[in-house]
Amino acid sequence: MTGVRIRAAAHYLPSTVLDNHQISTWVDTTDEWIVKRTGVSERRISEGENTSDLCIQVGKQLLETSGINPEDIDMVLVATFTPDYGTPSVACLVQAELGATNAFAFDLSAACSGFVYGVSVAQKYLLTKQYKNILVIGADVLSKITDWSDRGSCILFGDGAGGVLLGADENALFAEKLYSRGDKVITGGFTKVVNPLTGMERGEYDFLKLDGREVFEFAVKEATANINEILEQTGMSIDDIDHIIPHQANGRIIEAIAKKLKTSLEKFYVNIQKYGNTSAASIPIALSEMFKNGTLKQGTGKKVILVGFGGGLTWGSVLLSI
Ligand code: B82
Repeated sequence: MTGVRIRAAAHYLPSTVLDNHQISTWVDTTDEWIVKRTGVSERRISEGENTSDLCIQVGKQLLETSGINPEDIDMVLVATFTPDYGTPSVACLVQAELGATNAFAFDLSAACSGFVYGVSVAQKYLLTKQYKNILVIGADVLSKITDWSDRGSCILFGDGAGGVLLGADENALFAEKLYSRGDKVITGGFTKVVNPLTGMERGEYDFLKLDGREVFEFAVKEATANINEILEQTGMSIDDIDHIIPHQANGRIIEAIAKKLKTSLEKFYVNIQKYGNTSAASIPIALSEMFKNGTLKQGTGKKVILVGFGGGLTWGSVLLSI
């Protein structure tokens, strides 16, 4: 299968760091408890920048590092479930700000699996050869749908964005398998029908909620099976894979997946301690950090599996060569 090549990777985080100590002055919790249960020490929280603002910073960096002109971008895809508006899409706001006048742009909603879904969609457009340069950005500002009085959930989330410039490459590896299973066990951003005929009461599901224990089982079981499926598809073993970049939902989920795959935790990129769960942004932030810190280098042929799992429920993996 014709693969995709990551021509540039970038990420952007709001500058404000919110650590566990600060949260423990708002709700009944401690740094020790949060670290033990989640692996998170601190997260970045927006002081007003919205999802499109984070994405625009990522887009600008992608243009700068790749050296391509904005007019040469063919498509802008933003994976998010916390868009600024219902319309225009975040992708259209990014297109306008970058001056990507020849692109078409749209958002994709698949929660924490959004970036993996986005890479899959982009690969299909690249296959047509009609579209050559595609920006895929994953971004969420979860702080705007977080219940800051709920000590079980407000400790988990952070804001951020990450993305890549993708092009086709006949010599690059590509394999994928995506899934979804409609089930309301992770919910957020509900908008009730409220108009003069219904009465004006607000809905009860506005905040991001997840039933931790139930989705934990789902994440470990399905992410492990999903990675094994990619390995089977490609005739590879886990030892052939250089890095696994999982959605950063919880440190214990990543440890459990490594254990179930009977492989070293070292193979998994983990940065949840710094950023918490940034939903669609977590995988591209990790990818971008890996390029910046030298773990990944273009043209090395390293094999990487991205594995996302989240609300929907949605999950999926893609195998890429770098
Ligand atoms: S938890 O079940 O409460 N737990 C087990 C690791 C702590 C001891 C928990 C916590 Br805390 C945080 C996240 C999860 C979890 O399972 N998250 C997800 C699962 C599937 C898909 C997405 C997520 C997500 O949080 O993004 C469990």
